[in-house]
Amino acid sequence: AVIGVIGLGYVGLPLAVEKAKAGYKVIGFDIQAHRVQMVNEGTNYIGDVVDEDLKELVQKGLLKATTDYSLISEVDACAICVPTPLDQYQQPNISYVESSTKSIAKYLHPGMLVVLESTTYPGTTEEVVKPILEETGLKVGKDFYLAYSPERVDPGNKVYNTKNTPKVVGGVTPQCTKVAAALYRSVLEGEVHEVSSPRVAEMEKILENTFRNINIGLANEMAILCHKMGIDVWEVIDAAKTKPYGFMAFYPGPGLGGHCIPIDPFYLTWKAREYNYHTRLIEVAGEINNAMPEFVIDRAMKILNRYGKAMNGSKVLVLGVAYKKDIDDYRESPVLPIVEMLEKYQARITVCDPHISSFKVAGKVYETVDLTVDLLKEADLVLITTDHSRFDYQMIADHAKAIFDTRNALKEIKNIQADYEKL
Ligand code: SAJ
Repeated sequence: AVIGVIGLGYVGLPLAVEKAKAGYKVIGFDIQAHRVQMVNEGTNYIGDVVDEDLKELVQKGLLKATTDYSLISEVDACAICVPTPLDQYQQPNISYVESSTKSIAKYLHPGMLVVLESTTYPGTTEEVVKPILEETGLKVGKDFYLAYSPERVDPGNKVYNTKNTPKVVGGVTPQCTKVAAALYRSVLEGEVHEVSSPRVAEMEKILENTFRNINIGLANEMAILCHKMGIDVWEVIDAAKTKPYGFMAFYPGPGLGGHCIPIDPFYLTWKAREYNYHTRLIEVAGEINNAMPEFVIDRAMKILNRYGKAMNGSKVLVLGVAYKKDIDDYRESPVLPIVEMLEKYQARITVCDPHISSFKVAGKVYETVDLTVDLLKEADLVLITTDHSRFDYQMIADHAKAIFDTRNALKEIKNIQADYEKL
């Protein structure tokens, strides 16, 4: 069987590799020609994919990439793994899902399986994807199969990957569920959990990520309150963790980054309006998470103030741009608004991030630099915003004058010389 994967990003490429490793002939589709070229050269650009696998599969002819969507005519099953961002009005943008579905519809043939994997609001598969495919005159469940199966990828996770993470599958008809589940079972090791409809599968994915968003919001609210009360919130959370049942630790941070957790819950908020329901909990958590960059800047200003320094003209060394540790992705990173505010208050900013060489904020490009003792000594304030493992925290503790640590990154360091504050 020939399998198509549309969208060769952090979801699509690992999925394409796993399907090719299972022995299927895989055609990867992407609108970005440079990604297609890199795949066909066996050059990996997704951290979690094993380079050798990619190279070998391409050389064996089991995996190839193309921008030519007419090759969909050759595939028996097709997974849609394209981005589902929010637009500038915080509204869902499922245009990539729609365009991919239209491309598939052009080449839809009897017996074909289509699976949507992109995170989206409940109803997308049946209200958007299904009608586009049935415009061909082919009938779902009879002439072709359609299901929803949410991706679960945790960038940088060394334990769980595409192959071993359990997968939920919901088909438009029972037969669709069976066909989709059978394909995943032939590729993946983890449990394939069948549900009764695409809407259940779409909603469970949103629940997973909203659960994280809300609990991170709670951790951030606790951090703000604990600071006012002079309590160490990190010590509080570690103590709460001793409860062996019914508690799960989440930690405060400089804000909520990534292209899932800050975004997915608002797909549900948007859909809920259709049912005249106001998802208050999601919105309040969003407000708290979005207020964290400002809280960080306020804390930084107060620390500088202790030295009689205004933010204006102070040397602030920002350690970490990525939205979480040990990855090279800074999309939606809370460090972006933090840098933007430091700029607005005319701090003299230097940024270090071993995984990111340059980044853009409000139209300005910043080049990151290597962390050195001199940079630490010269800085009026060191802001730890991403707790990358590659940072030398002993060196930071030994040479910085003042540190504001938003990630409890120095938790292992004893007797810190610097003037040290945590979130
Ligand atoms: N964060 C906190 N405190 C925490 C946990 C996370 O501030 O206790 C922050 C992180 O720093 C980051 C953001 O939240 O900025 C998102 O963190 P994340 O670990 O949820 O990261 P993602 O978005 O890279 O990956 C998540 C998956 N991660 C985990 O489950 C651990 C998972 O939620 C989804 O499978 C995936 O997004 C997705 O693609 O939906």
